[in-house]
Amino acid sequence: MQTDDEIRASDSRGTAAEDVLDPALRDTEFNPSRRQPEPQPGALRRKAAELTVVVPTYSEHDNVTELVRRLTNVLAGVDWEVVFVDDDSPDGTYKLAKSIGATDPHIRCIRRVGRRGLSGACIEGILSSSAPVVAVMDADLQHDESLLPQMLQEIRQGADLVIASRYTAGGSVEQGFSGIRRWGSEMATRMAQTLMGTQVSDPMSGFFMIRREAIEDHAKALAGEGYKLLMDILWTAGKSLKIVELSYRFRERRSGESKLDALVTVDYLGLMFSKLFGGVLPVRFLMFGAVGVSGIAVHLLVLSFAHSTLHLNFAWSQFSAVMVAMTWNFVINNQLTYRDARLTGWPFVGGLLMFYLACSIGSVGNVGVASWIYSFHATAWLAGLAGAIIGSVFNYAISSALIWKRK
Ligand SMILES: Nc1nc2c(ncn2[C@@H]2O[C@H](COP(=O)(O)OP(=O)(O)O)[C@@H](O)[C@H]2O)c(=O)[nH]1
Ligand SMILES: [Mg+2]
Repeated sequence: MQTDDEIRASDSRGTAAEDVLDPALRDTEFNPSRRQPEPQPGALRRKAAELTVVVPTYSEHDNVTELVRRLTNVLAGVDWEVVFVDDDSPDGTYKLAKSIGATDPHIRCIRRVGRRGLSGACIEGILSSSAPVVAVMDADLQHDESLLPQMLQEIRQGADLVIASRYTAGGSVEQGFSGIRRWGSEMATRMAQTLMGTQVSDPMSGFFMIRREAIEDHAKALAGEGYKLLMDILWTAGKSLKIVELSYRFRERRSGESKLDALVTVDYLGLMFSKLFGGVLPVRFLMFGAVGVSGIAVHLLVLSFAHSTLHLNFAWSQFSAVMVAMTWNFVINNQLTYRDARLTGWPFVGGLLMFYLACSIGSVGNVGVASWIYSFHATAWLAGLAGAIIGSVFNYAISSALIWKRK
């Protein structure tokens, strides 16, 4: 395995920072005591990259050096750069990436604070690029980097989007993917193919290359939430893109743990619904609403059990049902809707109490709005629905802004 120094030495263009700077600018960085000469236009002679590889990272410290080594080897002869987009990983992934980038201009790193999210990180990396072509791949070496030159070749020959597929002939999945995740992925793939009417074999792939302009043109229409950026792109711009798929073997993660679990499938369903509604409603709000609907079922079950089986009076039965349903909603939202800001320990207890309070205030608003609408439009279900929507929007706003806010 190469050391960091060897990686820099084997750089295809020999572009250690000092080699590419005008001699007048050499050694002037980071030395405030020395007089800074005026930079001349064109003084930096580094050629712009043709390809930016965007790598989202969360706690991938032990994979970064090896990934850089492999990219350096495989992309020799290409003007390339890699952008790590790190969500302030506790293991200091961004520090390592930036320290490599301090001497190797192929390496950039965006450190995002107070934010989480795979798709959003990838979009940010892509939009930070000036290269005509961008690729997205994971840091954990599950994606086969040796496919990159071939993907680039396809783009040079006219493709807009090249997808590295696990499911075309020749593609496969090594261990590294739990049975339930595999089932979820296959089910979601089939559903996406049906709903989008696409022939793409692996619309859930996290490994693809695209002409940057194709993203820039549609950046505002992307949902940017969740974990499936390719799905988002296909929904938003799929029809206008010339797509090529290449097969590869999805390897086992090299080091560290997966950040995703079987619940991402639910997240993905949220993305699909959001897209079906033309992207008007945020994915998170739809998930919050779906959890709320499940809470109604829980409420009715508890109510009937308390009233019919335990023979509590109606007021106590209803009170028990309300408390159990609110707790249910809180726990499921904590696991699912706000997984990226999940609360544990005392913050969980504090969040639960605040959730009870928010729901109580929300229900006052709910009844108020429903009664007001009923007063001039006496259709009970319409007034009730309007009240429920107002209550949910209020609960969602408080939940997002105060309970599961990211520090
Ligand atoms: N920036 C950022 N990267 C993330 C986040 N979650 C996962 N990743 C990265 O996305 C890639 C795929 O995640 P991984 O856990 O390997 O997912 P899996 O392969 O589907 O199990 C890895 O490089 C992760 O470090 C996140 O919230 N923010
Ligand atoms: Mg992975």
